[in-house]
Amino acid sequence: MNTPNPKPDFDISPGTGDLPRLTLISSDGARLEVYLHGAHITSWIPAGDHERLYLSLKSQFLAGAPIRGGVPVVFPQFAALGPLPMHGFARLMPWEYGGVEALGDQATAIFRLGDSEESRRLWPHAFMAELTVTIGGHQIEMAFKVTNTGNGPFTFTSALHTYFSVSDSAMTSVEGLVGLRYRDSAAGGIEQFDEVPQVGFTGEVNRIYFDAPAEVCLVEPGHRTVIRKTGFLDTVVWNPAAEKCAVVPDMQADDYRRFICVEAATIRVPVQLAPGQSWQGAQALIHSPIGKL
Ligand code: TA6
Repeated sequence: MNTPNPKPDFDISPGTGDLPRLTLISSDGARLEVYLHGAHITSWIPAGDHERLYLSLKSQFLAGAPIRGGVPVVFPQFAALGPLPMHGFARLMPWEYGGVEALGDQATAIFRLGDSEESRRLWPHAFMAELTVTIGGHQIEMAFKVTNTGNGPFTFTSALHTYFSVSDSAMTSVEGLVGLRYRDSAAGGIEQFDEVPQVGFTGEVNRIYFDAPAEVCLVEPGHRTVIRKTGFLDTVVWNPAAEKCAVVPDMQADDYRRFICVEAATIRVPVQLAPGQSWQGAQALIHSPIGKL
């Protein structure tokens, strides 16, 4: 007879700014923090490891404002590429807590956001969005599902805007994007081709790689993180460098050295959903010392 999985170790309590925050620990010791505000992951510590996500010390934790760092859920619009607020409204709203469960060494938490008067004022569509986050060992998986619950079709763009904590951005690179076409947002949105095997960070990088491969890798001295996506077609890579970082109000001037964003995204070809249809995209991060994957 199968023994039922015990409830994972978890707690929902007021976090910074008194916003409700879930803390979840899997049976093998991996640890996760998620604010219901935006279903915003702010911390991920793989089992026996150290923090893998950057969170700005100057971040606001305020209803209606985005948290700076972690993993903002970008929906239903990426960046300012449309009429909605920058990166859409999902990161600005309180999500509903949908419960936690354990399966072996893994622990999972679910969050939901449905349309509301406030969302319909900005975007006149009925939807249900669900973020499922699973931790265990050296891996985290984020699955994002959107269902059209209304009577008419809609389109959206989306990203899991992941801020990786790095010891020095100048010593960090992203592998796996060579030969791809990208929108260079740092150069006014012109399209370019990547010709080098590694994207480095000695100046501003703000790129949307189209039809990016399922797997790319963030490489740092001594360790690396594989970023594996399904459903999401594109990959965004961002670091503002010194000049632009200095004018971001909720970052320290030298924070550009402390993070790199690599984001599973769907931007170039928006997702179209007919009434009743669903779409799902997922991103897994797998962290390991170099040579041990
Ligand atoms: O994903 C990269 C990006 O679109 C950049 O252009 C940069 O502005 C960043 O997102 C952060 O956006 P935010 O609205 O959180 O300041």
